[in-house]
Amino acid sequence: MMELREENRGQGAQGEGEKGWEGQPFELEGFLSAERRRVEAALEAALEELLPLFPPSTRDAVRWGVAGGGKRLRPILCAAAYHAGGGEHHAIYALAVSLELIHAYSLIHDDLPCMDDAAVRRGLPAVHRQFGEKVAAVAGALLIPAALLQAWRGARELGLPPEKARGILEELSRAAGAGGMVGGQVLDLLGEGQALSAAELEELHWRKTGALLRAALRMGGMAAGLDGPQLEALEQYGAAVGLAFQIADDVLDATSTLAALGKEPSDAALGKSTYVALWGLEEARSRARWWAREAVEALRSAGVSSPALMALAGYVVSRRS
Ligand code: GRG
Repeated sequence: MMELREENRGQGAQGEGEKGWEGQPFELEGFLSAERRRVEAALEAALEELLPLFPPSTRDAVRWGVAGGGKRLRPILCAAAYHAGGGEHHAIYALAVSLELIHAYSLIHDDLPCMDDAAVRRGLPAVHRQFGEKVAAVAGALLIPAALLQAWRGARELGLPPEKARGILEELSRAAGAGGMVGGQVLDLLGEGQALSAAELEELHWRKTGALLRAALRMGGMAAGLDGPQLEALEQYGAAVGLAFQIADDVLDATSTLAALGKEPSDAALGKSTYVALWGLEEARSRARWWAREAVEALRSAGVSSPALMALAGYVVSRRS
């Protein structure tokens, strides 16, 4: 994980206005809907290739879990990082949706009764509510190797040499695995009903949510051929945006509704430690904005020019769902 600057933690909104995304002219709404269209098309193409390989009894469930809406933040970040690095090939979306396939599997499994036991996801019945637990478990599991296969295909479609493609697959695998998302989920399950410290909470979220977001940025940058300080800046952006995203998520869980979120706010009922419980609402909001500005600053100081990534940092903390 990037070196968090201890002396800066807890300083809320300090520096606001100096290095924020504010003031960057960028039409975010239009950008997001155009990007989502590209991601949806790439997801559809991926499903067309993948679904015939799956047991027929699982295909509708996989489609339900993958195609049921969602912000598509991870592939959008990946493509934005690629474009920031000067990449221009449309096949970036084929690579980027591998992140969404991993994300979709994690949501299907996260909603299972043995995990968060959630009935609704993205405004629709969770996969296990619609198709049963066994099918949901299998659908999620099928998506893991499918995501890796998709990443490989995407990287090769981009014309990347096998060595680079392997490096990108390694990013995705590490972010999804024990040191990343699955490891974070284990900490999450073990932490239920306990009051975690700020450091424990950060470790949990860094793994559970942050690692995949960071991988999105690194995969995009690597696909564009970046390395050195610029790739590092994307990585720092990803880590900072990951924290901002998670703090904003806790704020939404504490303040929003099923109708707005498309899922039941559940942190309190599940006895989860949250940033809101640790710091209170206003401080949590302020720290989320602080991390979003840190993300932008990481790009600025490395000379990575990307109005899209700068605007996306703001979106992560101002989103309504
Ligand atoms: C077997 C221990 C074990 C783990 C399996 C279930 C799992 C792996 C991991 C769960 C990790 C998880 C659910 C992380 C996601 C956290 C999160 C904030 C999800 C919401 O993401 P958004 O807001 O959702 O991007 P949309 O719906 O917009 O895609």
